[in-house]
Parts: sequence; structure tokens; C-alpha cells
Amino acid sequence: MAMAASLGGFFLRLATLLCLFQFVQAKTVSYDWNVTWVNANPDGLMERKVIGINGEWPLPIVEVDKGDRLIVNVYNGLGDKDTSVHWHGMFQNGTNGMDGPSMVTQCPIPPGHSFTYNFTINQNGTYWYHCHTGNCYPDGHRQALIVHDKDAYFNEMYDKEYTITMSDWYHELIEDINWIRKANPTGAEPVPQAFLMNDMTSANISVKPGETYLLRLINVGAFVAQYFYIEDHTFKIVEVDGVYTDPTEASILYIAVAQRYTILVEAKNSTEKNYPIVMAADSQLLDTIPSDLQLNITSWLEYNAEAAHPQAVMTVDDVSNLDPIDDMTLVPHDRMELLTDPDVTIDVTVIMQNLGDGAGYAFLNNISYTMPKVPALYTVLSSGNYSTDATIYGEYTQPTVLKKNQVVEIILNNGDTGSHPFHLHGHNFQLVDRAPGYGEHFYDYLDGGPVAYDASNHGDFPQYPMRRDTFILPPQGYFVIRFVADNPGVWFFHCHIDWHLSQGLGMLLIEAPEQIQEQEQVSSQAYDNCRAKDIPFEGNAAANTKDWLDLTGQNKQVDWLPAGFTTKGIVALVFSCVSAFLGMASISMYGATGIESKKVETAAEGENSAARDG
Ligand SMILES: *[C@@H]1O[C@H](CO)[C@@H](O)[C@H](O)[C@H]1NC(C)=O
Ligand SMILES: *[C@@H]1O[C@H](CO)[C@@H](O)[C@H](O)[C@H]1NC(C)=O
Ligand SMILES: *[C@@H]1O[C@H](CO)[C@@H](O)[C@H](O)[C@H]1NC(C)=O
Ligand SMILES: *[C@@H]1O[C@H](CO)[C@@H](O)[C@H](O)[C@H]1NC(C)=O
Ligand SMILES: *[C@@H]1O[C@H](CO)[C@@H](O)[C@H](O)[C@H]1NC(C)=O
Ligand SMILES: *[C@@H]1O[C@H](CO)[C@@H](O)[C@H](O)[C@H]1NC(C)=O
Ligand SMILES: *[C@@H]1O[C@H](CO)[C@@H](O)[C@H](O)[C@H]1NC(C)=O
Ligand SMILES: *[C@@H]1O[C@H](CO)[C@@H](O)[C@H](O)[C@H]1NC(C)=O
Ligand SMILES: *[C@@H]1O[C@H](CO)[C@@H](O)[C@H](O)[C@H]1NC(C)=O
Ligand SMILES: [Cu+2]
Repeated sequence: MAMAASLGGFFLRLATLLCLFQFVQAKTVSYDWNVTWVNANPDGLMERKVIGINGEWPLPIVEVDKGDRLIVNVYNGLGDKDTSVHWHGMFQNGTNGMDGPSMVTQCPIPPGHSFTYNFTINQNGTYWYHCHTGNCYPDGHRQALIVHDKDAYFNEMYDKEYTITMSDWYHELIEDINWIRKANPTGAEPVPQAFLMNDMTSANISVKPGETYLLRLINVGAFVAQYFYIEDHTFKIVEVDGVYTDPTEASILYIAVAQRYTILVEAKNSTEKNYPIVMAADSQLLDTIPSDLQLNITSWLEYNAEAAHPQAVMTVDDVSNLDPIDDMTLVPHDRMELLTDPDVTIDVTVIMQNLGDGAGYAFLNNISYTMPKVPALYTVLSSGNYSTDATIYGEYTQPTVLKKNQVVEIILNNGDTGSHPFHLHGHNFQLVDRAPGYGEHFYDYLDGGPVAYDASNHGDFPQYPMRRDTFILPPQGYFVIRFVADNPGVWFFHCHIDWHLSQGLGMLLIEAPEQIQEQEQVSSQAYDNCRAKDIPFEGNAAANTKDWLDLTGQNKQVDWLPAGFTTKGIVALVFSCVSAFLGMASISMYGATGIESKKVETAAEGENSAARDG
């Protein structure tokens, strides 16, 4: 929106220092952010407390040029909540400690404390920033981050650009949505009360006849994927998650939370009409659809402010019958070739299950991610020559240690009937394989059982696989991705549906820990935040600095149901008792499946649910 232009009031200070580095002009963009509660009523249905910056909400869009240094001094003025900021899609190459996820690369910023994010940006395209401490961004702490590139191949192809965010919206504060509990054994996700475009229920995107517009589309929601189209207009995709694509014609997109698409739209030559820009929620994701929930949002390509602003005519059924473009068919403009066969393969399966407290949790294999007692980056930095031993990062972060420059393949199978947009920090990755097909085939495997990837029997991989940082795992299907471990750091791989992350759907990659030790510097301010919360910043996942391999006292997931399960048992359950699984698993059913029982582990101290994702 002309939002970018109206940002002036949103921050206390924007200092712009110009310096000349060789032949490249790079500058430093600095912000002071005071993060506080403010009130907002974006859907016109209910005013509520939201997380604002410098007294304002919607939050400021961050705009930088490629090569710039971004310095954001974040002060936590919330009073009652911890915070931290993740710069989604930024590689943080050499600055792992600036990545933002609490208990992965830093301690949370406690109320009354600050953390200065400081990193250079050598990437281009459309990104976003959001809080990454427990469930915090659905309370409004998320916004676009745009990296302009004076060399972009499509710069000459448009006249003006707009940023369009899409989001689901909840009326309750996240802390009041107590949903991981026995009374919700299926783990049904909270259903939003509204959907927003640019933090409003409709927006007017003003266009002039004959001109071409660059629209940067970002789903900053917590849960729900959105279909996007503009009536009577097609468009060209030119960028996906920071990766330029060959211009690719499309008429509808399916955008999961955390994904971005940048498109070129050519305006018509006449100003007679305004055209609906439609964002329609994928209602298949919703457990229930309240009758008063408006599933779609109409904004307008506004050619003529005086003319009518008609509502979209297509129904949600029509929309879901349309065939959004399959991101695997896109071609990266830089023609990076398929990486060679992997040096390391990580093969994990998404499972939703109940634990002993009767609540629904999420697992990769048999582990529901539970945050360590020491932020994993600080474990790397304090562990000396133990850093390459995955044991020290704890059992419940499911760590994999990678060696520098290994080709890594992740095979992700879905034993669950929901789709999961998975995000990897620190990289984008090649989209090597996925099933079932996209668009109208997306839900195909729901009719049968989960289908696991078979490395000895798959279709051809693309020669120039598309790359992105958030990729959708289809219901009961799989995907295969590859990347090179050329970015030393502790990187979180997790489902970006915030509800699923808090159920434990994530794991850690510890990439080139020896190089992390060589290059990473942590500020005293960062350690002060740990001290203020009594969080240890040395030691293994159990904060043991004496015996690095002794994890006694580590944070653990809630105990299994009394019968207990082994990985083998769960996978067998998922892949053989599918119809029962589809029926969504009553607790008594587990007892009846005759799975070998396993010794129940001793209860973890403290509150497990509070220890989940930091
Ligand atoms: C942050 O904002 C709050 C509320 O306006 C104010 O009380 C506080 O002094 C501010 N703190 C800083 C460091 O700017
Ligand atoms: C940001 O990082 C650079 C490089 O490490 C350093 O020179 C600079 O002092 C830092 N600035 C702030 C405000 O921390
Ligand atoms: C868009 O334009 C219509 C017609 O002028 C107006 O009623 C509506 O308030 C505008 N919406 C916004 C968000 O400005
Ligand atoms: C970033 O921009 C440069 C220059 O325009 C381009 O060559 C490069 O391919 C872009 N990066 C990606 C990942 O698309
Ligand atoms: C608008 O008119 C120009 C010049 O006649 C033409 O090149 C262009 O294709 C037209 N645009 C559309 C969207 O019809
Ligand atoms: C939007 O939702 C309304 C009901 O909420 C429905 O009448 C209308 O057909 C829908 N439009 C689209 C484009 O899905
Ligand atoms: C790590 O280094 C210590 C001394 O610095 C040495 O005693 C120990 O054997 C080394 N451990 C490994 C696993 O190399
Ligand atoms: C990180 O930087 C190194 C050079 O310092 C480069 O080789 C590597 O490709 C970069 N990785 C990423 C993901 O940007
Ligand atoms: C998960 O399964 C592995 C392999 O069977 C086992 O070693 C590990 O203890 C299990 N972890 C949990 C948390 O049950
Ligand atoms: Cu998920």
C-alpha cells in the first residue's frame, strides 16, 4: 500500500548513513523499536490488545536495499510477555545469533530489556519479520520486510509496487486460547474470527490504465492458507520467497502461512470498472466453520474511485475447484542446477498423537520438539570439542549435526491428514519432489492411506528445481528438499502453522558447529537477557557443563500414554491402520492396537507445556 510512504510516524528514529564500499553503495538502516501493547480493531468486529511498535499497529514495513546493514534495537515494553524477532528468510550468514527464535539462537527478551539485531542483507526480494517466542506473532507482531534490488531483471517491467499482507485474525489473546489440553484431544486448531488484507478487511489498490504493478504478497497468518486471484486479470510470478523465477503466467495462487509471491499485474486500458482482488481462506484447514466467519476478503484494483466497488462473484467452492500454480513447476531465474546426491539424508514423518495428559501433540518421528534449557547456539559456543556430538543438544530438540558444505536432503513424510507448510531457517532449499500433485490433486491421498517417499521409485527430479524457504507438505503425502550446508548456524526446521509449532512440530539442524565457534560473537546484552530470566547460557541441553553427555534434567515432552510407543510402532500404526487413524484416534483405540509397550519415562520437572517452543 502507499503504507510504505506513510510509515514515517511508526518509528522513533530512522538513521540513514551512506557509505561507499568499493563500487557498491550500502547503507545502514536503523530503528529503535519499543514493543508495547496497543489497541486495534482491524476487522471492525472487536477491539483487542495487539502487539504494537512505538505505539502503532499495523507495524512498520521494513524496507532496505540489498547490501544494507539493518540494525533494530528492540526494547520489550510489553510488561507481561517475553519477545524476540525472527527475520523470516534472512540467511543470517555469519550472524546466527541474530536469527531470533527463543531458546534456539538467543534467550527471550524479558520485559524491560533490549536486544539489538544487527546484520547485513545480501539477498533480494520479499520477506517478513515476526515474533518467535512461544505463540506471539498471532497477537499482531508480524509485518513485511522488503529488500529492493537495483539489478532485479524485472525492474524495467513495472511502474509501481505495492505490498499486500494476508492474515488470519483471532479475537482472543493467544495466551487465553488454551487449546493444547485434554478437552481438545484431536488437537483441533483454533478457528480464526476474521481474515485481513493489509490488516484491514478490504483495501483499494489504486492503479492507472496501462501501467504495470509489482505486487508483493505475503501470508503473515498463523494458520490458514489463502487462495489469491484478481477478477479478470492474470499475472506473472517473478519471485517466490526471495528467489527470482522466470516470469510465469498464473491466474490463481495458493499461499500458505509464511510464503511469499511477487507478481506483475498489467492494468487494463479502461477505467470503467474496479476489479475485486480476492483472498479466500482454504476452509479445508478449519475444523469447524462458524456461520458468521467471512471466509473471503474482497479488495479492489481501483481504476476509478468513483465507480462501483463490486463484491467478488465467485463462491468459495468455485475457488477451491480452481487449480493454483504448482510451485514445483516454477524455474529459478538463476538456473541453479539440481544438487548432487546427498551426503546426509534426514528422513522424518509428521505424526499427530496424544500424550499422557490426553492433549494432542505433534511429532517428527517420535519426538515432539521441546526447547532445551540452554539456547542451542549457546550450547555450541560453550561446548568446545563436544559441539559435533548431537547428544549434547538434547533428545527433544531432535538435533542433526551437519558438516560444512555437505549436501543435505530432507525427506518429510506426512502421517497426518492436514497439510503443513514447513520452514527452514538460514537457507532456501531446492524443491526436489512432492506428492500428491498440487492444485486439484492436493487432497488426493486423503482417500487412501499416507504414502511415504520411496527413494528407489520416484519420478524425475527437476533439472533446475525451484527454491524457497517455506514449502507445503500435502496431507498424507511427502516432500523431498535439498540444500548445501554452507551457512554455519543452528537452524530451526519447523511447521509454520504456529499452533503446530507449539505442539512440537520442529527439529534443529546444527550446521558446521566448529565454524560457528570460529565466527559467532554474542553480545553481553544477549547474555544479560539470559541472566535476567535465570536461563543458563553454558552447557548441554540440560545445562550440564561438567559431563557434556549427561542429559539428566533435560526438558522432556509429556510422557507417552501408559501403553507407550516406539517409533516403529507409531510408523506401523500410521502406515497400516490408516482408516482408524483417519477416524482421528480415540485414546482407547491405541490400547487396542497391540503395540509393544515401552517403559514410561519419568516425568519431566516443571511445566512441559511452558517448555515447548520457547
Ligand atoms: C515504551 O513505551 C511505553 C509506553 O508508551 C513507555 O512507557 C516507555 O517509557 C517506552 N520505553 C522506551 C524505552 O522507549
Ligand atoms: C553492528 O555490527 C557491526 C559488525 O559487527 C559492528 O561494527 C557495529 O558496531 C554493530 N552496531 C551496533 C549498533 O551494534
Ligand atoms: C475503498 O474505496 C471504497 C469506495 O470509495 C470505499 O468505500 C472504501 O472505504 C475504500 N476502502 C479503503 C480501505 O480505503
Ligand atoms: C538476487 O538478485 C541478483 C541481481 O538481480 C540476481 O542475480 C540473483 O539471482 C537474485 N537472487 C535470487 C536468489 O534470485
Ligand atoms: C493497452 O493498450 C496498449 C496499447 O494499445 C496495448 O499494448 C496493451 O496490450 C493494452 N493492455 C491491455 C491489458 O489490454
Ligand atoms: C465470500 O463469502 C461470502 C459469504 O461469506 C459468499 O457469499 C461469497 O460468494 C464468497 N465469495 C468468494 C469470492 O468466495
Ligand atoms: C576434548 O578436549 C579435551 C581437552 O581439551 C580432551 O581431554 C578430550 O579428550 C577431547 N574430547 C574429544 C571428544 O576429542
Ligand atoms: C554464506 O557465506 C559463504 C561465504 O562467506 C558462502 O560461501 C555461502 O554460500 C553463504 N551461504 C548462504 C546460505 O548464504
Ligand atoms: C524415539 O525412538 C528412538 C528409536 O526407537 C529411541 O531411541 C528414542 O528413545 C525415542 N525417543 C522418545 C522420546 O521416545
Ligand atoms: Cu503444521
